[in-house]
Amino acid sequence: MSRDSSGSVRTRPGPLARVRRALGLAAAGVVAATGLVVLSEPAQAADTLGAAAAARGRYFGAAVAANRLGESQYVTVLNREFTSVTPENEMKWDATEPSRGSFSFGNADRIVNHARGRGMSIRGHALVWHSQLPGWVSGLSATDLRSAMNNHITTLMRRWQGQIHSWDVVNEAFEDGSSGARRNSVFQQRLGNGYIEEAFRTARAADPSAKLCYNDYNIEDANAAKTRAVYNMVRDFKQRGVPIDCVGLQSHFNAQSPVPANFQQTIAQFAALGVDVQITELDIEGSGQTQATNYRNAVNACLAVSRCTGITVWGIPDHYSWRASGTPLLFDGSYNKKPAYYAVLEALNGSSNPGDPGDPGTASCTATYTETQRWGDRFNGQVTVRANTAISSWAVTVTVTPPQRISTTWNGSPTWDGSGNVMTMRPNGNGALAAGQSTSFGFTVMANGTWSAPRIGGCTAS
Ligand code: 9MR
Repeated sequence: MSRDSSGSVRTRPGPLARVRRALGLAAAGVVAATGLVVLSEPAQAADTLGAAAAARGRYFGAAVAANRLGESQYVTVLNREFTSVTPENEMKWDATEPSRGSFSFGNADRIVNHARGRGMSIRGHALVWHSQLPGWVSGLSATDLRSAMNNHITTLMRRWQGQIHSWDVVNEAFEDGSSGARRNSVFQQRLGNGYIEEAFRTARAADPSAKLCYNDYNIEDANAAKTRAVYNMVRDFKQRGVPIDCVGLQSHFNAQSPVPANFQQTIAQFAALGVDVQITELDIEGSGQTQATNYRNAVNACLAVSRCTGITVWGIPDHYSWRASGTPLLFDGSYNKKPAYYAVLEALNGSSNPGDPGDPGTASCTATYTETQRWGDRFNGQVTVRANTAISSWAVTVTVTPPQRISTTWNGSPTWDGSGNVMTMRPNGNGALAAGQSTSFGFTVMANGTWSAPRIGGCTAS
């Protein structure tokens, strides 16, 4: 890929384009001497971060600030480039529960509504964290702190139940340096080691449809003591059945803390424990080609591991970054695309160009759930299936919590497991979808007193 003088991107021709050029064919569908040769038009390399990531079965997100949503350039770039958002500060404890039991959701709702209106997924950040914690929390006794923590988790998760793709349940609970110790936070002091798993168990009960993540910085180098400590905790949780679905690697990099050479290995090691990995707060101080190369390496590390399911950059233009002087983001202060932007886009477009003959990519789809209507005894759910690549069919599992029962379905062909709690939905008839195309199916859940959202298993494409 190269850039012309206007800064726009020219994409590397795919294999089909190269073949055409070699044959001297200008376009698809050409009559050759021997008969009709029908060539299908290859998919173009995507020209936004979100579309390029989607073609690789991943989201590409940004940390977003509610008070910027009135700025037109900010919103234009957000809507054009990103398929996921993380509220940068608006879901934190100080913003959502400034005094005990009194919740305020206005700014968080603003971001959630913006994202949902545009089909973006949402990362919830962060439920239990020692920082941005209002003063009243530190004054509590152990018993009160335990109930305040569980109430905080439950209230926030229920507020946006079924709407948050992944939650950072516990954030930054380990010390820096070589000790591998738990951070000496108020939670650790009063509640001991067990507070982390208690938070995850509470979170699972509050919104069973959200992926539950442990999120931290300086855990990008597999050999660092902090990384080993987090790894051991996640392994222990998986062995003992403590609910955890993903590890967030914040990935704040600079000269002192560069993208480690073993970043891909670190991601792969966490993934091998049976959790997803997400790059949750990526920013890399620097400029020009050096910064671009660092970004490219970080993105490629994620792309190399199938369970690395998405990347979020910690802001949009440099001047709104939490460390603006380090110009760590993909857009400059005038929203121009920086060399780092082009490097990320090119990495995402990568070698796999779905649609090119001989390089079909891996069939991939994404399923997202919304509750569409509720009555006194039941609710309707809708699952949207989006094809990330061209696919010929799909399957999605929907699990309800007994004594809930699915009573009706539409726009799909269901099969059931022995318990009747797990439905696998497949297309009615032809399930083929072009890359980027969506379809949806629906169902009614008889609540029988239980109102938790159904768990939507991953979308399987063929
Ligand atoms: O970017 C956030 C900044 O606006 C806040 O002032 C700061 C307060 O602690 O938090 C920043 O975001 C942090 C994130 O929530 C957790 N990981 C580190 C991020 C950068 O400090």
